[in-house]
Amino acid sequence: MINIDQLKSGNRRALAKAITLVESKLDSHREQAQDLLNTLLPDTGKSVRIGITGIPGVGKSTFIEAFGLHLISQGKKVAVLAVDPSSPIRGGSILGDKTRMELLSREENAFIRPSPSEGALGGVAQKTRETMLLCEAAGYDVILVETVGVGQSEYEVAAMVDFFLVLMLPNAGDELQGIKRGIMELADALVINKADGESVNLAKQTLSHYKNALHLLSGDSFWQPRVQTCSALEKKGIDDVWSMIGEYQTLANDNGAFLGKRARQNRDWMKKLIQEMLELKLKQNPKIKDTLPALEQAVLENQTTPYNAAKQIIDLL
Ligand SMILES: Nc1nc2c(ncn2[C@@H]2O[C@H](COP(=O)(O)OP(=O)(O)O)[C@@H](O)[C@H]2O)c(=O)[nH]1
Ligand SMILES: [Mg+2]
Repeated sequence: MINIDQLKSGNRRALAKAITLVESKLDSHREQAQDLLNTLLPDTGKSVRIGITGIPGVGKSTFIEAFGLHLISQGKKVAVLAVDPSSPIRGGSILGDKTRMELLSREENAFIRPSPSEGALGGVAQKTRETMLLCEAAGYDVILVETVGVGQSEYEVAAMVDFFLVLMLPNAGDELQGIKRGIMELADALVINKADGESVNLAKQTLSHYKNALHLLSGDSFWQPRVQTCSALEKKGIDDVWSMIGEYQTLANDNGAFLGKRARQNRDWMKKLIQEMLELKLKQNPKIKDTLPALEQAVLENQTTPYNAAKQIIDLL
């Protein structure tokens, strides 16, 4: 059993146990986890949730360590979670390289949790969302969710955070090719990392290039996406990133957008879960199980239209 008082007082053992429960695939654990989350719901939501993405090698781990240490020096408690689409194959590859966050992981006010392996309903995103709530109940006031820029996971992370940050390389040569346009549209900020040594000027050029590119995007009503540079290695510009997010929070709070965005994220996620649950119900329905193969065959052989076949299946529900 999870000790709720211990969890709420910030006990990491209790938190880790709760996360393990949330990640479990056993139906009985699922139920226990949902009960726990419902009990804790009033204690959740009090953090800033920040998504961080970027191609491998851009410096995500180095940045998160520097950023996390900065936040801790400001008196914050920081949780680092990962959504790693490749983890079932490579075994938690994003935060697997804990060596890169050695200093952060030794901090008492830091909690680092690698990506769950593929979850059932709602997948890894569902588990990460639930883990985020548990961390909030345990008193973490900044949640960093890291993901690799390889496809679907950026969308999933952007849909669960308040602020989405895309790390970039100083690379004035092929600026716009390096980043998918869709990802640009998700970004609340582009941060050009490795603005140090010989790359300082290149980073500046890249900065102005992206600033111009961002003009093409509309952004939020109250927030134009920002572009900044930093050096995670030399710990330069890290505090500026935090100030920028503070600015965002203030603006978003002032016009109700902060809570509005979260409310919409929850509603959209609910809709997505309904779809997944329906699909599961379909798959598990014995009548449908019996009928589906024959109908598929009929469609393959052009004996009935896909519409008719789909309708017959749905009518069995
Ligand atoms: N020069 C420079 N190198 C950096 C910086 N941040 C990270 N690196 C280096 O870039 C490499 C990849 O960094 P890492 O944090 O593992 O990137 P990740 O794959 O995105 O997590 C490592 O060798 C880092 O030391 C930086 O700000 N400046
Ligand atoms: Mg890394």
